[in-house]
Amino acid sequence: MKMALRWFGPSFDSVDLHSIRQIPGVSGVVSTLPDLAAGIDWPRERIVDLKNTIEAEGLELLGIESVNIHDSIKAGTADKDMYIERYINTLKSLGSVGIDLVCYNFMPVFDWTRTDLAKVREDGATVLAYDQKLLDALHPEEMLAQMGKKSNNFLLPGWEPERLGGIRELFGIYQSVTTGSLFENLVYFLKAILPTCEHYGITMAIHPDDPPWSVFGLPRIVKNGGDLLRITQAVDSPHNCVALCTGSLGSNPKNDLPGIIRSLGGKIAFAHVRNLRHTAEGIFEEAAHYAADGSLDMVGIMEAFGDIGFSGIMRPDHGRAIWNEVALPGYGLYDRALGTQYLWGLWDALSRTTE
Ligand code: CS2
Ligand code: MN
Repeated sequence: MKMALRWFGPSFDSVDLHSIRQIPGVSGVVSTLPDLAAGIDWPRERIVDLKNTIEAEGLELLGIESVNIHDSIKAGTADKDMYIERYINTLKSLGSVGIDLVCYNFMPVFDWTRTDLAKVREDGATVLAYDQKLLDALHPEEMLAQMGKKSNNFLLPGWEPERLGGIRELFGIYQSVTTGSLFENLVYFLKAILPTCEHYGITMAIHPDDPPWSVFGLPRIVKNGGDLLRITQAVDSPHNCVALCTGSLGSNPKNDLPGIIRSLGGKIAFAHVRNLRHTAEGIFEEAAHYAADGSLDMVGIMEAFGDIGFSGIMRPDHGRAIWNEVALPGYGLYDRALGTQYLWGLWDALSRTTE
C-alpha cells in the first residue's frame, strides 16, 4: 500500500510539496490540472511539467484525481463521441508518461455537494457539512453562491465556475436522463476508453457519489456496494476499478463499509479513507480521521483493507481546518497529515495482529 496526499498543483494549493514530503509514510501525491475544464484534451507538456515538479521534491505522482468527464458524455448527448475522443487522447498522454491510475466520477452536474464548507465544531475546528433540509430549501444557484463565499477564494475541485455558470442549461441536458440511461452512458464510455487503458496500463477508478443519494432531483448511480459491483461487472476489464471513498459512501449509514470493501476486493485500486459524524438522517458533518471523533468504523475499515490484501494507493480525505490554517476547504495540510498517521497506525498494528 502506498499513502498519498491529494495536491492541486503550485497555483491552486496552499500546501507545498516540501511539507508533504515531511509527512512520515507519504510517498507521493495524486494531482490534476485544475484549470483545465472537463472536455479539454490535456496538453502532454503540462502533464510532464506536473510530474517533474512533483518528482523534483522527491515525491511520486501516484495518479490523477481527477480527469473529469464532460456532461455531454454523462448525459449521452449528440456530441458525446467528440468528448470521448478527447478523453482518450488525454489518457494516451497520461499513459505515455507512465501514469497508471485515473480517478473520475459520474455525477450529473455537480461533483461533491455540501451545504456548509466551514461548520464550526465544539473545539473551534471547522469542517464541511451537509444538511438535506437546508439543501431542499435552496436553488442550485443559491447553493453555488453560498459555496463560493466559504471557499477561502480557492478553486473548489469539480466546481469549475465556467461550467457551472450555465447551470440552467446543464440541468436542461439531463432532463430526460434516468438512472437507467445514465448507467448505459457510463458503460458506453467505459467500453470506448478501456482498450486505451489496457494498452497503456492505466486503471480507471470510479469515485462514489457524494453524498450517495440524488440531489436536486438528478439521477445517481454510484451510491452503494451493489452499484460499484455492478459497474465493475458491466465491463469486464482489470482496468475497470473503483476508488473506495469511505466518506462518500459512509454518508449513508446503511452502507456497510467493511462489507463493501470485502465484496469488491481486488477491484479497489484507490482508497479515500476518512471519518464523519452522522447527526440525523440526511445530516452529517466531517470529522477527524480518529475513530471516536465520528461515526464510521475506522478500525473495521482498515481491517477490511488488510484482509483483501490492499496494495493500491490510499489517501486521507477531507480534513478539518485547524491551527489557523487557511486552505481549500477539506484540503489543509495539518489535519490530513494527522490522518495519514492515524491510518498508518491502524494499518501497522492490524498487520502485526494478523501475521
Ligand atoms: C471528493 C471529490 O474525494 C473527494 O475529495 O470530494 O472531489 C472527488 O475527488 C471526485 O469526485 C473524484 O472524481
Ligand atoms: Mn473521496
